[in-house]
Amino acid sequence: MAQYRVVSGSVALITIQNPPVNALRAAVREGLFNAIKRASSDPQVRSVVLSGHNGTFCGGADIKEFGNVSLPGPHLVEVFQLMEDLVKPVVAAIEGFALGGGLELALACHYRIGHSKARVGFPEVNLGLFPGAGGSQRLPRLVGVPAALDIIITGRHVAAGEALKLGLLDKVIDQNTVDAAVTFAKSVEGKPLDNHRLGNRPCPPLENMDAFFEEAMKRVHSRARGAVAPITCVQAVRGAATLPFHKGMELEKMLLGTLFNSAQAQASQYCFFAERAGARWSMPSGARWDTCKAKPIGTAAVIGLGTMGRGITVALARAGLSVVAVETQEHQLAEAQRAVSRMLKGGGRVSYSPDLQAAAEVDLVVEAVFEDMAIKEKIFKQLSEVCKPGTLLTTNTSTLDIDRLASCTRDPQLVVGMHFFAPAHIMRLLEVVYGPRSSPEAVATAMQLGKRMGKVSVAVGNCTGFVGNRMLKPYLEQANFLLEEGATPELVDAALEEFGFPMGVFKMSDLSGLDVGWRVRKEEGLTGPGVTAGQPMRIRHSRRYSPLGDLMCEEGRYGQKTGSGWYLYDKPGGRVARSDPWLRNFLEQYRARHGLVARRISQQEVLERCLYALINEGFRVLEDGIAASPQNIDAIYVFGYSWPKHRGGPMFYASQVGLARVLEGLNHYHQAHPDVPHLEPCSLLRRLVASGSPPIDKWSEVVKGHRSQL
Ligand code: 3H9
Repeated sequence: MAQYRVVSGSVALITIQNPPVNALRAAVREGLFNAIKRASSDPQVRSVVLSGHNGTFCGGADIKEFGNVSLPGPHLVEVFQLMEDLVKPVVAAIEGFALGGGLELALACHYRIGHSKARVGFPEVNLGLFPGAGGSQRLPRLVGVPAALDIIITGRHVAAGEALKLGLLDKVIDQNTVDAAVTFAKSVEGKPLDNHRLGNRPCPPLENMDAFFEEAMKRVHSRARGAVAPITCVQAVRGAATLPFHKGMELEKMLLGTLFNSAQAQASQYCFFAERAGARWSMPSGARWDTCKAKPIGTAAVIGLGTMGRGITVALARAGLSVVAVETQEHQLAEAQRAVSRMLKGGGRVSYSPDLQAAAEVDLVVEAVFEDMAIKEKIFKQLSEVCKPGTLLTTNTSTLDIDRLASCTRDPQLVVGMHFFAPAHIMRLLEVVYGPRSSPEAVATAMQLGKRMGKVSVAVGNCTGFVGNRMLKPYLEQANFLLEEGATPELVDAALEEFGFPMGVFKMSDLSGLDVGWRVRKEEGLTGPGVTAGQPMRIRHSRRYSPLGDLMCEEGRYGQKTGSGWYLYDKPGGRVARSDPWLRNFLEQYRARHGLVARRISQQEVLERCLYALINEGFRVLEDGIAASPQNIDAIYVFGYSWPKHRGGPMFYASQVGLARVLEGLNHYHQAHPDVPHLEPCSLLRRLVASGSPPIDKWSEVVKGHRSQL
């Protein structure tokens, strides 16, 4: 786990060996501890170089070990202290990554040499933690409080060049890092080390320290959305700035104790693995990620250059593909060309055409036109004729039937959905949707392309809304019902924002445009000319229906773009939402017209009705086999719908709340609203509760049993 050999006559070269990222699991900590002791007592050794096997220094503590109440083997703090106290110089040779505990390890060394492509950082905050093995105390002493706080709070990866400027690295080189570190180690043998032991150094002084931390704490509180870890980061760094090292270490230990087994840390760490779980996709046919090969993709066409098409073009070009961007409307094409060039800052290989024929030779097409089945069908028919045999035809539809589009083509097995999220070049999620005829190779190719674009890609089955939008529907529906019953958009949004969403449901609807849902509801015959005369306004298909969104659109209130929606904006396109007295009147009149008596609605009811309805649909999605696992659903919600990471995604949240409590809540609300089928607990949830609410990683066994009974 920590290979030891003496090189160049006097240098102990210690190499951590724990693929794939040299995480510091118990055996590694033990190996390091023994290797340092050996270097200390080996009379031949006058200096030490520490490196990582296979071009990666160290990815930090082993996150898989974190569930254990007491970690086996020596503690990281103990290992690092032993290293810092060594009387022979220790040089870290950093290739690849030094992250989290990996960077803490490097900070316990006396010198740090990095490869120019190396990256360092403290991503612990993303895991609901902070650098709690001395990192929060040593980094500020090395680079100063403001830079250290920024690195610790953001969790960002710092490139070697910046790390050198900050003094985090002593040297950056392009050649073999270990060789350079060995040469360097020999040059400092026998030299005094005291100033290189960060634990011995005070923090560089900071003017107006109290004001600095007060401001930092304010900023963190307003951005953390209820997450505790970023607040703890500030507290720990403040300790480094104000306390002697050993006292700071005591504070660090105490703070880590409050976080380590917390619900938020568990949720965030669950998200780390859920993010990666999507890569191990499978299809109901048994096809899997490890048995299907992706087709090589070098060229792509994007059809339709609205907001989504432009973002998709940028994402593909940034992934190194040569892209043909097609838009039949000339003025839209010219505008898109300018917007895409701006986003790509002159880089990327993108050509533009008003003619679908330009897609003839590409390996893959992403159709991103208006959400209208008839138009999409026509385009798929044309593409099937125009494109060379074997071209993968994908659609960015967010709800429509993939299989119907596949039916319009020569080779339905080559059709899959690639559902991006706006803005497509920024949002991490990609839903890869397979229909009953999509080939495993087509799915593998779309998944591989998602990876190239840096996306969290999740393969899902074909149904209206797929996973994300299907679950969103009951959530939106509940929010509207709550308005009918007496809530205001402000009340509902405040509850959801306090829960951790960056934006409540009504602000979000204003941002995306109320007319989008209106158009879909018209297509579905829920509103507009398709509704049979004489139907009561608040009932559709024998279920409760809220026409509030339709009425808003009829008033021309489409949200931010028109300057008013659920909120008022200072101008069309304005971003700052203000309460609108018009809306209060409108809601009062609406309730009066329909004989509804407004009642006081608590934040708890808002959360339970909106979130439990969404979670209930999540169980249905699992039951139907549309998502392969709760982890996949959670990755979709965290990376596509801004579900707060420290809450772990909707399915994880349900497991933390307790499945029995969710079931009870749904039963309660369904009894109160029997005309809302989305509130009726689904049978998988009932079955899980009946089987004793197993932990989330065991749900699949109950799902399998469930399916075999169907
Ligand atoms: C910490 O250090 C706490 C201390 O401060 C204090 C403690 C007291 N542990 O991402 P990839 C797995 S907290 C266990 O696909 P890449 C990962 O699950 C830690 N497993 O590769 C995956 O497994 P699988 C702070 C880990 O090249 C495989 O390795 N450190 C760990 O795209 C490959 O990973 C971090 O937060 C780990 N630490 O990216 C760094 N890291 O193949 C977390 C990875 O079964 N890691 N795995 O799916 C990363 O950010 C990326 O993995 C890294 C490589 C950038 C290193």
